[in-house]
Amino acid sequence: MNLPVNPVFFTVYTYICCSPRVIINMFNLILFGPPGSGKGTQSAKLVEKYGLIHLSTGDLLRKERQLKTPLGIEAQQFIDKGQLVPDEVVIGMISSALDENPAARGFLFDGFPRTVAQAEALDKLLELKKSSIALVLFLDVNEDELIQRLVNRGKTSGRSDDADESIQRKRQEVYKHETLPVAAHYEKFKKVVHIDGMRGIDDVFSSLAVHIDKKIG
Ligand code: B4P
Repeated sequence: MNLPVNPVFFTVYTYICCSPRVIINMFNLILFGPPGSGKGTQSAKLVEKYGLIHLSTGDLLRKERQLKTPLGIEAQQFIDKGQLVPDEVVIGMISSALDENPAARGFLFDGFPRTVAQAEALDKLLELKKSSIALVLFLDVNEDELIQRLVNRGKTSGRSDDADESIQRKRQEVYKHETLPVAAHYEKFKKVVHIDGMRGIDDVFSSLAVHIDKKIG
């Protein structure tokens, strides 16, 4: 049976499905874990494999600092002490980055959200795009290993927040009090999967990919 094609319906349907301004079926992923757990390391590999847009608030803040923008100068004072940058600053950065990528197939959030307020803001921003977080992959690494990795990274990174162990310890404390509740927020929606992040980089990556592939189908 041939159904008549309604031209108005066809135009609207084509607009909704094909316009780069409307994002449908985006795949959005949060890579979660304490400082030094390997979020940045794994993000680079995941972006290459899945073609997601990588949004790292740490990288965005470091870029602002390099450019010596007022935002970068303000943020650096917090980063140097191992503290979190205020929510409104990072939420604003993420909101702009989402708007700058209207045709994205999906986003990989690395180091964001780091507070429950940031998570709630992200959920709302994605809802406006008729999307949501599909999966939160949580890298489990014990604290001694984290400090060891960050001290090692500090030998070559030149990052002020890698400079000494007392800042590393402070960052782990801030993580436990302010960031860990973000996992509980997404656990309510059964979106969190724990990954053993103590293994080598390639083994961790394989486990992450298994869970992403399962979700993508
Ligand atoms: P980030 O830039 O997000 O960095 P990170 O948490 O320190 O590290 P990551 O987990 O990415 O570890 P990496 O892969 O490098 O944050 C920096 C600062 O910016 C924050 O402290 C905060 O002040 C501010 N900030 C950022 N986002 C914010 C937000 N949303 N709200 C407020 N403030 C915010 O791995 C670490 C090291 O381990 C590397 O040397 C790596 O080579 C090594 N490594 C990785 N995987 C390994 C493995 N499997 N085995 C052995 N070594 C491994």
